[in-house]
Amino acid sequence: MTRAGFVALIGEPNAGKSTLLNRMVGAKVSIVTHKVQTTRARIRGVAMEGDSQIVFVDTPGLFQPRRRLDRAMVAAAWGGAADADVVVLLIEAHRGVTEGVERILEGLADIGKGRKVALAINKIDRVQSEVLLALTKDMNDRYAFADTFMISAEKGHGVQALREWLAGEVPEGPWLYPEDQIADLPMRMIAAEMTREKLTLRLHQELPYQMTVETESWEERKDGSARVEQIIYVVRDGHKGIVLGHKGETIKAVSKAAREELTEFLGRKVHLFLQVKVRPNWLEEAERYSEMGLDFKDGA
Ligand SMILES: Nc1nc2c(ncn2[C@@H]2O[C@H](COP(=O)(O)OP(=O)(O)OP(=O)(O)O)[C@@H](O)[C@H]2O)c(=O)[nH]1
Ligand SMILES: [Mg+2]
Repeated sequence: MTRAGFVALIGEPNAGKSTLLNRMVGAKVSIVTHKVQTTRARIRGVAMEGDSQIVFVDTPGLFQPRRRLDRAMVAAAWGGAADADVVVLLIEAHRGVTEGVERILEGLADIGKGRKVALAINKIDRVQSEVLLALTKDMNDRYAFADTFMISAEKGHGVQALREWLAGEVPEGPWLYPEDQIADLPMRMIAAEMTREKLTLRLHQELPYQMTVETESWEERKDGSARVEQIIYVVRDGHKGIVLGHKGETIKAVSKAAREELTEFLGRKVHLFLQVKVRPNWLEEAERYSEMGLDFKDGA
């Protein structure tokens, strides 16, 4: 008998949700940075464990939303949890029960009804084991988790136990995706995300938040290569200058890094062309949200 179901990964920004998704899937399908609010929409990655197909749903971090984009992201995250068969709450071992975690527990009182919620204490490589026992007790006193796992999404510790447990928890039924499919996200979006990751890693403070990347065209060429054009939208002239960098150095480095990653992902040659456009109002444009996989109305 086969099993298949959706497992939503939720938690505060930076908890390690995307890192865990990538490890479970065995490929990088969701971008990862050391900054908060990296993931903007729901990203599905597919993992097989025995006869079970586990469809992991990476979600944007849960935080107190202020702006339209924040609200749309947080709505997408809770929506992911509400649609899932099982929810995994990730918290950071070294940060413990933060105010943000407390607020998520309040939200779980509702979303957790009718589905199991597991706790994954992540980044255990950063703490002593005594801390973990106290944190496990504290969290389980606050919420009736189905089980608790201590993991390091980055190093891989404890991840297999979580995976095996989830394989037994997803409902019986036919697989939802072909066995060899690892992601459910259009290639043009994966490519845009790769560029956004490289930019985010190189830019500072608010700029990553105020920028978005879209794949404008994708052309398959006769020689087997792909020609990809992307637009980087920023809100101010000054930001354009920063993205370009001195003598275009920043954009050149970003383009090279993104092209290399995309080439490796596709296993064939890629020609990547990046263009920066100033669009002061993009954060209020419905089309930008649908390109990101978000619902514009959720941000209202
Ligand atoms: N030390 C340590 N760092 C980790 C671990 N897992 C993830 N990280 C790091 O934590 C940072 C955030 O990881 P992400 O996977 O992007 O976190 P996220 O929860 O998806 O963040 P958002 O998309 O912003 O909500 C990155 O710098 C990761 O390398 C871990 O097990 N140990
Ligand atoms: Mg993420």
